Amino acid sequence: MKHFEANFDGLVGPTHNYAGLSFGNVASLSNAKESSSPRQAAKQGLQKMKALHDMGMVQGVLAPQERPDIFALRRLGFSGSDAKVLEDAAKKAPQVFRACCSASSMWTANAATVSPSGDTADNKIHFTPANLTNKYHRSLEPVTSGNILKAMFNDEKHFAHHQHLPDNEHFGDEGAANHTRFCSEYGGAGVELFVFGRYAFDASKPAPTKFPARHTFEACEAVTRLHQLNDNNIVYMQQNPNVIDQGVFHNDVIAVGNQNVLFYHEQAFLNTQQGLDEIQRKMGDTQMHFIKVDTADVSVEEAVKTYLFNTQVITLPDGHMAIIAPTECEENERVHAYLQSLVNMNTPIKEVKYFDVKQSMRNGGGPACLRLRVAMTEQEKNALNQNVLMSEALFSTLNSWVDKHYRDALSENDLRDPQLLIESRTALDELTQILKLGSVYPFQL
Ligand code: SUG
Repeated sequence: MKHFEANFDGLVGPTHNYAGLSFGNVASLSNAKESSSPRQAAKQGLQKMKALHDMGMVQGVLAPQERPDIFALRRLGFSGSDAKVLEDAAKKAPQVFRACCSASSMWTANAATVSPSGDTADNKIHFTPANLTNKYHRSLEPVTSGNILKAMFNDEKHFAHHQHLPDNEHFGDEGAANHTRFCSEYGGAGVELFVFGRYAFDASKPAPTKFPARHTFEACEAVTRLHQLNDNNIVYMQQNPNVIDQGVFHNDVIAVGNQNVLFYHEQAFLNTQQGLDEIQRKMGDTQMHFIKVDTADVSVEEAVKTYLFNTQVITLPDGHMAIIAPTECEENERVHAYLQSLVNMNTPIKEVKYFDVKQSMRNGGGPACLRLRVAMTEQEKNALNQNVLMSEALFSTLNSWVDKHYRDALSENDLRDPQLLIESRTALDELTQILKLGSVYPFQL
């Protein structure tokens, strides 16, 4: 049986902009109100997808969402024509308005948590869209994320889709950004690591004091129940509250795993040794490589700035692992030196490849944020919607689609332009035909 890990990257939407919406995410705040380039952003993303496809990886595309979100604005009391809703909201509630324009669904590591069939009791792949309750602009995503995932993984025999967890901070869930799966082979049973920022129902436990802990322990537990996992293949670890307070708003900003590798910063977790021992014990005979980066080599601040850990560790078809890093890592002397030494250490990671995803990085989204991983078998791959899989043809179609519909530059003032809404809906309508998704957006339903 052939099995592998597929990556489904978020296609950047036509309203990609810098609105400073994510308190606790250093890049989002420091680039607030800069002008963005939706076209460049989408093309940078497509280049990465195509490069992984060319390396022999299974690569898919996850469609963006409809923005500005007129339906959200109407729910908040704005009325009249779409143009009037936009104008009134921009004037009377500019921050709410900007939140409703965000293209944040591009970071598909936050779209859902996915458990592969090797881990689940019914041997199906389970999906739970993340509710993303901590940030209003992101809380607008889960229903449409669920619609899109169902349109992609549309075979009940192989795929189980759950509703997102209750829209409440107690069950704050940021999806796969805080989830890593270890395994010896992608198709077999693995160990799923659920990382959380705080306990929602126990205020006596440690928690950050400056920035929010978005993801709760109780949310992790709920997902393990929904996904029919068992105690032998679950490990929970808490993020170190001090690193959340330094801008590590998701665990994938400070740790990344793949198969038998966990690449992490020494300050990433609380009770680190206990967690690592449990992972090794549950992995049985498969020897884990725990690659720890010391503060003396790379500080937490440098990790947040360069996204050294927001890299993708992937297994190439010939079996060796490569690390997909943002060019920010190459531009930082110490981080670059670290990565050069990493590939010469005695670990499965043998190669680094750098990608320019700067448009996304300026909002705090690196290569790993841009992708949702799904470990699967060949049979499961054949059961999913084939039109979302990257190919020469799809790459060229999507590039032309971006050229046709996306603006080269976007600033805050442009967001209220009713024409942008029309452009965005026209583009998405065409995209649902290209990817054969059916009707997944509110404006289509
Ligand atoms: O949720 N940024 C996103 C970045 C998400 C990164 N994802 C992972 N680490 N997996 C966030 O903070 C900024 C939007 C703005 O400010 O315009 C934003 O939503």
